[in-house]
Amino acid sequence: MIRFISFFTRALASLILAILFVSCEKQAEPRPNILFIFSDDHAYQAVSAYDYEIGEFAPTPNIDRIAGDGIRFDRCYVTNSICAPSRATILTGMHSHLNGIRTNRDHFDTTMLTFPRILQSGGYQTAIVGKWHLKTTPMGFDYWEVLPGQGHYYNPDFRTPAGMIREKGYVTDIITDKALNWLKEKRNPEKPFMLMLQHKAPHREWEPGPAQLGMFEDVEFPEPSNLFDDYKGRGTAAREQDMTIEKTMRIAADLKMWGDEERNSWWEHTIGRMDDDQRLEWDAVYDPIREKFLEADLSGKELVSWKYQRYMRDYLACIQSVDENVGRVLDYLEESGLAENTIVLYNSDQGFYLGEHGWFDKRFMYEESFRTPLLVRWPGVTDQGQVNGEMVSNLDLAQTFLDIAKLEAHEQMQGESFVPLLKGKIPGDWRKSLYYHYYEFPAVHSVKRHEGVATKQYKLIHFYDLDEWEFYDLEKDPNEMQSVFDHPDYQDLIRELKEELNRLKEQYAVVPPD
Ligand code: SGN
Ligand code: CA
Repeated sequence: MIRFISFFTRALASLILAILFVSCEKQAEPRPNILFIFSDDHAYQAVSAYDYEIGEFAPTPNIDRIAGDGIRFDRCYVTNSICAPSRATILTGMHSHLNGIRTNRDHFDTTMLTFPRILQSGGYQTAIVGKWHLKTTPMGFDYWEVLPGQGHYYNPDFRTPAGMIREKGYVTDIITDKALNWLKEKRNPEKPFMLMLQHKAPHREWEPGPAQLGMFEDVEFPEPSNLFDDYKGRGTAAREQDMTIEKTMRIAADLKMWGDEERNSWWEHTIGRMDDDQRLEWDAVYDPIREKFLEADLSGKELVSWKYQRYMRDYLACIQSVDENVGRVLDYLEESGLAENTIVLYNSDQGFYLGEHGWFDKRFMYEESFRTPLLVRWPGVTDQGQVNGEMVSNLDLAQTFLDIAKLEAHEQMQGESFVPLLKGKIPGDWRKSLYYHYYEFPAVHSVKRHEGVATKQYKLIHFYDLDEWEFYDLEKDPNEMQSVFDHPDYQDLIRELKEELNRLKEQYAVVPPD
């Protein structure tokens, strides 16, 4: 009898547990959707949420909404500051030497285990729209429509599973239309989604959209204090690069001061793609600017200042279109009720020089190109208006996305999930340093190969082909104007950082480049 009662009690307890489990399963929150909005060469200095001076002249209220509703990361860095390598690091969670994309010239190995693949096999519906830049066919996506190579601003072509198609209009609007269309028409409501919405803008040569043409013509942007840098405080690499506004930036192709006689294949690739109506609107803005420019006959510093203003006016106008289109997507999430369970991230493939050191472009481990904007909103999880100063990296995104989706990361992934930071907690053992390695040389812009280590306050860089070292104290010298590698006060610290660099290289199994 007693045995029977105990058997009966155990059976009843198991039944109750099973019922509880099933009902808990049913009530468990569905896993969140992930919307990853990514732009190309968007400098953090040009996101007004970061409170730099430029933001006062060219605010980005919609991108800022993400930070206002969530969190702004002030120390998000990249492993290798250039486009394809950054994208490959994000997809694989691995440094360049392991994912095989050290430079823009490399082809992405389609058998690589990426976070979209793991999400897809873990029950997510996955999609990518916009810039891809990894040459091979996108894998791990239920839906994809990507730009060939760098893509075009006007009337862009798209690679699709059905072949190449050409769309009429402006690339930032079209990428957004395609993403919204996917959300509205092709999304599977039975599954959580992960959508990568990847803009071409504001990449060189900074062609503004029809709605933003000429919008900053009356604005004088403040010049950075080191626009006329003489590179005296640094080594050979900073002196020998080819990315200055003064010498490298092209009056016709970059600043659109095309004369009839100068029209070449680059003109065909850009302005030449426009239809008659688009050309009329374009010429109505640029023709008078060109006339005034020719009349002024500028040279020397005056010409550099003029080029800087033109550059800013076009670059920031491209960003205005990105911002407006981010607003359209955020509005749709709200209208459709998706916002509540959708994490939105805004990030760029690397930073960019807006005249600092006299430069445009990226590649160097100096702050403006090493750092990138990262804003995240996660309703119900991330408190509003947070600011986080911990060191995070594009290396962390794959593991973060998988953590959000409650899926296991691949053991070869080398980052850290920053979900704890999104929840407002800083783990005691959160990283104190980051490893960086730039490989693309010789190449456009002539930035020498280098590797280095950064902490919140210090940065040690080794241009190894030259065997030249640089060291910066970012608190004393935030613009990195004077390397203090030989300064006696820093020798202990430099020794420690050299050790840290070696430790990181070992941790990440860095192989020496050829
Ligand atoms: C093009 C640009 C360069 C730029 C690279 C890489 N020149 O070559 O200025 O550094 O792309 O950019 S352009 O005349 O074609 O605009 S990246 O973002 O794709 O890495
Ligand atoms: Ca880029």
